[in-house]
Amino acid sequence: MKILVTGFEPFGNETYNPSMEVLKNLPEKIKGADIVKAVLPVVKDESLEKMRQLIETEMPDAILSLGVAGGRNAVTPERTAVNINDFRIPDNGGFQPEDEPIFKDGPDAYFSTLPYRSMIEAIKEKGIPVSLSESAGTFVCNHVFYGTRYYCQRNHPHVLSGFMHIPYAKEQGIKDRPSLPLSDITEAVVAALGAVADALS
Ligand code: PCA
Repeated sequence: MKILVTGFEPFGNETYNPSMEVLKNLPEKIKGADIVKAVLPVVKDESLEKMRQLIETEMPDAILSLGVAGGRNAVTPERTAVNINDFRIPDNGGFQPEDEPIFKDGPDAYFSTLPYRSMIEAIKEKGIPVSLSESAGTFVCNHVFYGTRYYCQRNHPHVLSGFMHIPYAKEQGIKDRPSLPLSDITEAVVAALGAVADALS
């Protein structure tokens, strides 16, 4: 049993991305599942190209992608990915699409196939703020969430995949915005991965 966990490089004005930092603290195994970690570029096509390569080389049973959602005050598993790129800022490759479908032949939306309800329960049990999110936005996180579902449904329909946004980490030192200590974010990700491992076994 193998779970691929992805985070992102820093982007925009930031030099730190908690979704990348959290990967460093994850154990190699959770509830019998091997945990494979990878960092994706915050660049439209490159992010999905790297994801496709990872799926083909690692052959995971499930994929949990992580990204930061600055301003949120809780860990938020996402329910829905939409078929739109509408970037409010350029990505790290300088791309800034507006109202552009991710895949012209794809459906308007996909739902996460991860067990987000039990992920939420597992995170709640740790006393960490968590809620279900209804929108992963229309930037690179949604792009990866949508593109991964699109690719898996066509090529590896048994692979579960989905997305979880995390808040800023306290360690980033961003003033006047909600944040959680990186240790709490790590605990939440471990709890979520435990719920995914339970769903696979
Ligand atoms: N957050 C961005 C992209 C990379 C990341 O960590 C987003 O929410 O789209």
